[in-house]
Amino acid sequence: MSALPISKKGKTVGEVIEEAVRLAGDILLKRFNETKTIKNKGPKDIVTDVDLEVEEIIFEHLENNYPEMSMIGEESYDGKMPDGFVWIVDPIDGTRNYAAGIPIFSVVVALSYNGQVIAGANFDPKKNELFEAEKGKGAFLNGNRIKISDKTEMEKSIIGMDLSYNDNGAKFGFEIIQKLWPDIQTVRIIGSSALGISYVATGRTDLYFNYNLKPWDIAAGILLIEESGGIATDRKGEKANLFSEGILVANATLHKTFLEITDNMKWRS
Ligand code: 2AM
Ligand code: CA
Repeated sequence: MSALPISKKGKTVGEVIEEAVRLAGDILLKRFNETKTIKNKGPKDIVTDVDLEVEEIIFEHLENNYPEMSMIGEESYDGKMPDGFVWIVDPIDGTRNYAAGIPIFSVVVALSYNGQVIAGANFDPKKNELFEAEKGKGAFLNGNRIKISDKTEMEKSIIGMDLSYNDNGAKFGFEIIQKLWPDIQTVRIIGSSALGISYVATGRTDLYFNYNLKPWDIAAGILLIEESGGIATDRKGEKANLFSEGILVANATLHKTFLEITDNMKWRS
């Protein structure tokens, strides 16, 4: 892919992404302490009125800049991925945290071309942390280059995971933790897969796995991991794409070790 297209308003893709996530972040902060309307999408899967409002605001911003491009978002996806340039939006990753008043959540905006993510950001407005990446240009946190951890031993590693909305996903995930324990440092379950993956890209944690995620949860994450020097695959160890069901991210050595240790476990099937 050659240079990314300039927007109708004369902005770069990176500038439009940053504006979109910061616009969203301002609203998320403003509404954080207010009462939210919460609806159930599934037995344990919720959405708030803020998710819906913020998705619309991001769409409007993207549409104003790139009217010719398609957009998909968690709260409006109809199951059809368009061809060509497609914006992928998660207005709140960590909705459960957001609704409960736990200050761990983020907003994801990424641009894909024929199913490949070419630019994306994950923004944590509470900490003012902007994780961003563009294909071939590296990954950054607030403008500073980030690099995946160089640890090579599980014994020295911090392992991140989240419980899937698929009951078996959580069960099989816990089986993995039981298998790894006590030969790891510790485990983190933070309730935002986008942040969980971003933390691996920055080397804060060393590996992250999740049984079942959606394109908007991993859109920026796959690129952040690849551009920070890591490996992103599905549960079988195949290169991750937007529609991979599960995700496993780490540096090459820890990734290989994890696959060896978990070979034949139910999480991998
Ligand atoms: P969300 O907050 O955007 O809904 C929590 O375990 C992680 O799983 C969050 O990143 C959450 O994203 C994500 N998640 C939420 N609903 C999901 C679903 N139906 N399938 C898979 N992942 C989901
Ligand atoms: Ca969401």
